[in-house]
Amino acid sequence: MAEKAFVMIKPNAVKRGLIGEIIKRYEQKGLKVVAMKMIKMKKAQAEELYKVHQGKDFYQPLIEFILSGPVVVMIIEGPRVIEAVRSINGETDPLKAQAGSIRGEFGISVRKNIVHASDSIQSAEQEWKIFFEENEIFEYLCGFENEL
Ligand code: IDP
Repeated sequence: MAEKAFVMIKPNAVKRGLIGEIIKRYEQKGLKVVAMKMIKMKKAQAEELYKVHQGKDFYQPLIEFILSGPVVVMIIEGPRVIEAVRSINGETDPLKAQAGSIRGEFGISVRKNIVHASDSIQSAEQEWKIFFEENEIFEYLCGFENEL
């Protein structure tokens, strides 16, 4: 089965009208969106998503930011999808992110860095299980897969 990544469009990017621009970049790379919804995240979900950062200086402001408005959560599938999505997103600090990446083009703040993506296959599964039931994840052929 293809690898899955959990991806989230953060509240500032939703407010700036960047949802389409961001999803377009994953799709045009050839990756497949297999689950997606807009939610107002619950505090417990935010704390679970960012539990590895508990105790760090940026943890509380990060949780407050993530709860400050709706987010779009997605599961994206494809070959080497973790690497693919992280390369499309760019480095954590948008000022260090490659110019053509999402964070490189649209971000200015480390905290409000536009998107989140899992950093491993293991963390992807832990993360998407916070937000999705199995029956919300779809299997279908997309793009060139229909033509092979
Ligand atoms: P990643 O999102 O690129 O995987 P992580 O190190 O896992 O980066 O950090 C998770 C999130 O925490 C980042 O996306 C960013 O929003 C926030 N963050 C990380 N480091 C800092 C910091 O030094 N100041 C403020 N926020 C930070």
